[in-house]
Amino acid sequence: MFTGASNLAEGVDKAFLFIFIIAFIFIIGITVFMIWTVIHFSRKKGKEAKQFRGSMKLEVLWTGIPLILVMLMFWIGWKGFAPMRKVPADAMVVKAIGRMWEWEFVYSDSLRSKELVLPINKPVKLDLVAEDVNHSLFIPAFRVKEDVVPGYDNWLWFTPNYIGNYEILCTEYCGLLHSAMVSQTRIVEQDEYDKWFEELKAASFVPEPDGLKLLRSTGCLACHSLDGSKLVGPSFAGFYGSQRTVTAGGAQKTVTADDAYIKRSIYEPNEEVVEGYARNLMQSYRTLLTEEQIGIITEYLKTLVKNEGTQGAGL
Ligand code: HEC
Ligand SMILES: [Cu+2]
Repeated sequence: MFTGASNLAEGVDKAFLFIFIIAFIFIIGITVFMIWTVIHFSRKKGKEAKQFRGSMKLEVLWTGIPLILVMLMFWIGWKGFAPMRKVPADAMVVKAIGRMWEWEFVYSDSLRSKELVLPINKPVKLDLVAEDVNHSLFIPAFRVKEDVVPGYDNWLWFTPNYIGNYEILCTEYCGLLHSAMVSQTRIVEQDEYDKWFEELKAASFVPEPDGLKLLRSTGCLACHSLDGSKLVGPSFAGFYGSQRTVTAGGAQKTVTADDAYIKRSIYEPNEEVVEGYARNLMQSYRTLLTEEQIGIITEYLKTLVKNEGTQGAGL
């Protein structure tokens, strides 16, 4: 009756069902009693309501019964919760990164995937890392949910029981595209997992400019396109060397998108806000990107200039 998609589902479902049944019995019982008193003491029948106090029997009953019920809820809930904080020693470890607005999963330190692929029946521990604001990783089918908080080492674990695809959500409101911060976990047989892992390894070594890799791995491409289309932020196509209209300290001015401007835009994105875009959407990357890495990104952005004629004309 209780087999869920992960080993932890049973404990959660039992606690839920127990509390639900108690609540159900009470709402029916109280409603029936209420209707009965309304009819029984109706004015037409002329029964007089009597005041009374100091009934030991009643006091014991309505303190004792709820106490027992609440302790039972606690006990059943605890039995479901305790295993969630005990990771088996042989669990495989995957880093789960939450950032505005995507999930990314890092296998063996450097292999990155947007999808969480896992072998069936093997315990897995997810190390939860937030790169910007608070997020919360939720896999409803597995009954696991933990906050992903910047600067705080949080984790969760589970063992998937069935082959299949299950959705992963963010359940901590994290800004504009929070509702689009979805991914999926794909549970597969061990050999299929091994095959997928080999492919991931191979794909991670296709030559790609370092700057592009950095943009991808830091999550810039969630908000900035490379092809001229407008996302949450301006596109990087034809961006380098162009004239930008920005608001700084309440006044508008025009600046050239050169190396220094790019560095300022990444370290202090809310100092100069590009016309037509909202402030406070982009967070500072001061702790995430070194000046050297920004240099690499800048070199890559230089290669994204539009045709000769339009260069410098702005977007
Ligand atoms: C959450 C969305 C978001 C992410 C992620 C993001 N940015 Fe931005 N970025 C914006 C927005 C919005 C603007 C325009 C408003 C402003 O200037 O702050 C902007 C502006 C910029 C600008 C100035 C662009 C121009 O047209 O003048 C640069 C350069 C930039 N971002 C680089 C980056 C880099 C590099 C990363 C990754 C390390 C990044 N951004 C990540 C939203 C984002
Ligand atoms: Cu989120």
